Amino acid sequence: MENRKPFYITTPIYYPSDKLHIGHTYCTVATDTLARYHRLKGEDVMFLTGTDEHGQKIEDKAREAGVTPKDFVDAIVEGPRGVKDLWKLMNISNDRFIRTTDDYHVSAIQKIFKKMYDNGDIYKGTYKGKYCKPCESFWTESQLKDGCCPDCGRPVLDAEEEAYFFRLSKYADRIQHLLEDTDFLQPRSRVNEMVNNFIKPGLEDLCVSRTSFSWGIPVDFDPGHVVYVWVDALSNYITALGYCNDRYHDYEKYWPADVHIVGKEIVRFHSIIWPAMLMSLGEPLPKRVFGHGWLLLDGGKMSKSKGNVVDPYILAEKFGVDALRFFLMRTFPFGSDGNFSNELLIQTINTDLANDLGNLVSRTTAMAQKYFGERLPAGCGATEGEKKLAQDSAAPGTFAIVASGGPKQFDAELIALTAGLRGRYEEAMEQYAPHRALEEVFKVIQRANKYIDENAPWALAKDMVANGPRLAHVLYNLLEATRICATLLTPFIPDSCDKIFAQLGAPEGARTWESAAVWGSLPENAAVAKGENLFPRLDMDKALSELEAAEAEARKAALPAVETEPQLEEKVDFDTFCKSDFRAVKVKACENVKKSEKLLRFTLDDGTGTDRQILSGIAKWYKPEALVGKTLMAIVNLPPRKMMGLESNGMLISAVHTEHGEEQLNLLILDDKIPAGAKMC
Ligand code: ME8
Repeated sequence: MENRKPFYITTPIYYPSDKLHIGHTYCTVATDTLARYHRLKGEDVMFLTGTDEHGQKIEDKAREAGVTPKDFVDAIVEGPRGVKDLWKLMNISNDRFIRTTDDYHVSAIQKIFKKMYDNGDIYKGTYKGKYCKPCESFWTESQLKDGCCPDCGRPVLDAEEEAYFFRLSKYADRIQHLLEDTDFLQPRSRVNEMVNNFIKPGLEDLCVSRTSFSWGIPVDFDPGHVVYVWVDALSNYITALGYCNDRYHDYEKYWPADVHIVGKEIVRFHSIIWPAMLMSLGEPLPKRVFGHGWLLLDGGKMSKSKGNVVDPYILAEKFGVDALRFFLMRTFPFGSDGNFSNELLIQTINTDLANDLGNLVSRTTAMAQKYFGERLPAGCGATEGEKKLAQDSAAPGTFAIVASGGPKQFDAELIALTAGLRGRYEEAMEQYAPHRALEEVFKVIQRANKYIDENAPWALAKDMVANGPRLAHVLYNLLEATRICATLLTPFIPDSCDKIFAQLGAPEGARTWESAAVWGSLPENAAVAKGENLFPRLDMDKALSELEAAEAEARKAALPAVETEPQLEEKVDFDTFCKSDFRAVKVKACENVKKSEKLLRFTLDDGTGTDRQILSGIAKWYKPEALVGKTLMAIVNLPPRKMMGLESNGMLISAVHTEHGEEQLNLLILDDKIPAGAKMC
C-alpha cells in the first residue's frame, strides 16, 4: 500500500549480560502495543528492537564463564529461553532485530566515529574520573551520589587513560532549547531533571573510547581504542535502517524516528548525548523520546545482582501471554514507577479479564446461541436513529443527552458511550498513556455488562413472540459493543481478540480502526459461536502457591548442577596423615536416635571382637534398615564424642557435594569381601 504514513518506533536495545526479566518485558510489551496501535491505524510501522552486546561487563562475565564474549552473548540472545525466544513467546511484532555485533553495524559505527572525528567533534585527551562498570557510565566527581554511581548506587572505580572525547559541551545550548522549548522529551517531568542535573551544572565533553579492555568496536584509525559502548548502542537506531551501510535501505523512509521508548535511567543518553551526536553528524533528530517508569519489587528496582528479578517465562506460562501483556499495560501508568506483585497480577486477571471482559463475551455469545441459534434474526441491527446518535457521540468529549428511562435510554447510553470510545482511546494512546486507553475500554465493557442486567434477556426470552425482536436487538447491541472493544484491545491482547472476533463472527472489515468508529459495522447475520472461556477465574491462594513452587523450581534449575568443595591449598605431611586410622567396618545394627531428626546410631563390627558405636548425622539420606550388613569406611582413632547423651567412637566416611543448591551425601560403601577391621591406606 502506497501513501501510508511511515511510523518508526524503537525499544532500547537490551544488554545481554543476564537473562531478561519482567522490567525488560514491560518496556518491550509497551512498545509493541504502541506499534500495533499504529498498524491498526493503517500506518506503515517500522518497529525495531535488539541487543547491545559490547562493553567491559560482558567481557568480564564471559571470562568468568570461561567462554568468548561472542559465545556468551550468543547464548543469551539466540539460545533457549533467550532474548529472541522471549519476544517470540510474548508475541512481540518487531520488524527488525539488531545485534550490535552484526558486521554491518560494526563497520557503520567505525564510519560514524570517523565522521565525528573528521568534523572536529572528537579529539584525543586523557580521561581522569570515575567509571561505573555495571552501568558502563563515566561520571565526574560532582555527579556522584554519596561517592557512588548516581544511577545504580554502586561503588565507582578511578579511571585514567588516553581516550577520545566528544565535544558534548559545544551542543549544550541547542540541547537545552530542545528540551525546554519543544515536546522532544516526554513526560514533561523528565525535562527538569535533565536540565537541572546535567545541563545547568555544565555539560562536559564525553569520553568516547576506551583502551583498558577490548570487547568493543575498534576505532579503525587508532587500534587499541574501542568505541564507548553508548556511542555504539545509540547509533543502532540509524544503522538498523541502513545509515552508513548497505544491509538496509530505508533510512530516508523512516528517519527521523517518531519515538524512542526508553526507561527513565537512560533518558540522559537519549535526550542529551544522542541528539548531540546527530547534530554532529548533521542528521535530523528523533521526534520524541518517551521515558517510562520502572517496575519495582518491594519498592526497589529489580536487578539480577540483588537477586529480586521476576521471570516473565514463568508468568506467561502460568497465566498466558495475553494476561501478562494486559496486566503490564493496565496496572502501571506508563510514565511512572509501579510496584509489581503476583497478587496484583492475579487480581487484575480476575477482575478485568475474567469478570468484566470474559463474562461479557461468554454471556453475550451464549445467550445469542441459546435464544437464536447461530445467527440473530433479520432486522435486529442498528437503526438509522442509532447510527446518527453514534455519529453525533463520536467526537471526543461529547456525550449525547438521551431520553429518560426504559429500554431506549439503555440502548442510547450504551451506543453513545461506545461510539465515543475510539476518540477517547486515541487521545490517550497519542499521549503515551496506554493505561488510560484501557480504562476507557473497560468503562464500556462495564457499561455493557450493566446493560445485560438492565435488559435481563433471560426474562425477555420467556415470551419470544412478544419480546423476540427486542431480545435480538439487545444481543446485537452487546455483540456490537464487544466488537468495538475487541478491536481497540487488539494491540494489547492480539491473540485473545482474534478469538473474540471468531466468537462474534466479526468479518475482517468489522475488525478495523475505521469500523471501530462506526456503530452497526457488525453484519446482523454474523455467525455467533460460543467458544472456550477466554480467561478462567483464578483461585488466589492456589495460583500463588503454584507460582511460588514454579519460581523455586526455576531458581533451583538455575543453580549449577553439581558443585564440590575446592581442594585445600595447605599441605599435610605424610606422618600426620598416617596417624589417621581408617578401617573397614560392618554394620551389625542401625537405628534412628530418639528425638533427633539427623542422627543414626550404628553398631559396628570393627574386627576387634568388641562392638563399636558410631553416631552419624546422615538420617536425611539413609533409612537405617537399608544399611545393615553393609561394609563401610570409618576413622576409628578420633576421641569419643557425646551426642544426644550417647557416645560416638569414630566417624563414618562419606562423599559430599551440592546438587542444584542442595547438599548431597553418599556413604563410602566398600566391597563385601573386605573383612571387618581391614586397614585402609
Ligand atoms: O539500558 N522496569 O539496556 P538494559 C522497567 N543497553 N524497565 C526496566 C526495568 C524495570 N525494572 N529494568 C530494566 C540498556 N528496564 C542499554 C540500552 S539503547 C541504545 C541501550 C528497562 O538491558 C530499562 O529502563 O539495561 C531500559 O529501558 C531497558 O529495560 C533496557 O535495559
